[in-house]
Amino acid sequence: MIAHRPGVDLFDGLPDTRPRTEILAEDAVVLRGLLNNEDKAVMQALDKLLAAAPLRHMFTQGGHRMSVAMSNCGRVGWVTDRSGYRYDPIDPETDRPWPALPDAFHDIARRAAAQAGFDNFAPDACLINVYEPGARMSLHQDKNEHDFAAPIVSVSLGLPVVFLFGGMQRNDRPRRCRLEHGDIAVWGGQSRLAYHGVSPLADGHHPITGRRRINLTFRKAL
Ligand code: MD6
Ligand code: FE
Repeated sequence: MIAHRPGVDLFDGLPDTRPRTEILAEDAVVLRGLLNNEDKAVMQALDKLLAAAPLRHMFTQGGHRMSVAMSNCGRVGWVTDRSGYRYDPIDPETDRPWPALPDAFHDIARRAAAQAGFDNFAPDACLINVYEPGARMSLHQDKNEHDFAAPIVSVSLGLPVVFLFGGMQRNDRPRRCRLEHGDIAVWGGQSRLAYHGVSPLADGHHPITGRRRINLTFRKAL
């Protein structure tokens, strides 16, 4: 079952009862502000990861340059090029293995998955996505992973964005959900192969990330 975090913030003696868990669909939730105490530590870790495996704009099989800049950490990384989508243990830009998944990242993803009802999540891949104003992600399914029993855990940092969460068919009308700094979306089970995407990022400034949205997507790929 999905648990609400107990109200911890007090104002005028009243507990904050705003929902911390928003249900997107069967087995799909947004955990509001779940990251918030760890945001600066995550950003510091990211600086190191991106020094070892720089952000790049990948190309789809059809030859389109993706508007989102990407990198990875973990045992394998998600890549796309003229031969299609796959998980690869080697970063094609550096010809070296991707940097390891930091323990702190693993713990955050595992905690979020457990809170959404998926115990013992053990991610082996983390896709790092950086959105600048105008960048978007069209509706797609995450289906390059071997094992669909594990959920997808998606951490949002920086500028807010409209997340689109659809059904099992590409033309099911997606639900629109604002994702803000510190929110973590988790989808698995009945929703594991739901179509999802991100509307074009609106310009703005965020104190932690500047003019960007950063998304970390944890998966069990192998
Ligand atoms: C997001 N990203 O940025 C959701 N999926 O909130 C994704 O769904 C995604 O960024 C597959 C590959 C890259 C992605
Ligand atoms: Fe995705």
